[in-house]
Amino acid sequence: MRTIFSTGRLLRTSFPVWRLRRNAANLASIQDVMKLQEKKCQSVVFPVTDLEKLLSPDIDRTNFRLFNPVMEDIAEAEKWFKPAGKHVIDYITSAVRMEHTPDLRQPEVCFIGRSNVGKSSLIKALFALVPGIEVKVSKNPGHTKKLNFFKVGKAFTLVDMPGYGFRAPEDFVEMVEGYIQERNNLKRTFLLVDGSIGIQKADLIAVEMCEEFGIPYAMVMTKIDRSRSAVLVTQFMQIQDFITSQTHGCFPQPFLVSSLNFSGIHLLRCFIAHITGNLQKVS
Ligand SMILES: Nc1nc2c(ncn2[C@@H]2O[C@H](COP(=O)(O)OP(=O)(O)O)[C@@H](O)[C@H]2O)c(=O)[nH]1
Ligand SMILES: [Mg+2]
Repeated sequence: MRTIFSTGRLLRTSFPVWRLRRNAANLASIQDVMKLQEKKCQSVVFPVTDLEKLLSPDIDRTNFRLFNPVMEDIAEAEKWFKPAGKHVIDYITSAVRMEHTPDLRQPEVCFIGRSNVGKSSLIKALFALVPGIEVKVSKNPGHTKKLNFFKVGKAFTLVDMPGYGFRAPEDFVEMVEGYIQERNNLKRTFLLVDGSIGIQKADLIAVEMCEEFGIPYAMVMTKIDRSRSAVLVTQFMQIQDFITSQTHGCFPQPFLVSSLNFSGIHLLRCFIAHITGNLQKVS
């Protein structure tokens, strides 16, 4: 069996995410993250940094930072996630079937994943700089039963999707598959996987769906604040290996996020701005 851990590091490594929790509300903007000590700042913006330290040096890190913008790019991208003048960000409509989806031509990205994996929370965190925006986060699984559209000015649209798995709506297949297959302006699908438990059977159904339709998608590991780094790094490496060996259309870099303490949120905002053509030059 391959050893992924570097010797002696596990005991010495603390979990900066716990410490960052206290100030989470302050970290919604990159300007505030940049005021942190360099190490903490890196850990919030690039959560993989904390995991890399645990790995033995011979592990191939090529795909850990395939998307590796500089802070200026991240700050530039954040502008799209803040309302200003005519740049209005808001929930616009919900749809239960394709005929009800809004006729928008601007680039779109959507978020799919099991019920309770953190889709709505992630969208809420991405929009944390938008005063008054309402993104429903459920206490009970299976809350989002519609496709919810959030328009980010004329730049792009984010779509929160119904969850599959527990109490999924019966017409889920028709709704989600129909949308993913037919939506012409869909630029990227984000497939969310619970970072504290890794890939589940139901996630594989979503992977198969994305692979079958040949759409570009990326995996996002959610709730990374819930796991100790030693557990998280194992899940991360498993997902990394899975993407390399089992997928074709999946972006080789899994994104790590916590909607609770904003780890990875700024990087994901930057990636969304980039793939929707709103940040042409990523250094
Ligand atoms: N600790 C932690 N909890 C989270 C995170 N994201 C979501 N949750 C919780 O997980 C539950 C389901 O989240 P939700 O966004 O509604 O999931 P959805 O069904 O995929 O939209 C809620 O109780 C959230 O508060 C996270 O990053 N960290
Ligand atoms: Mg939801």
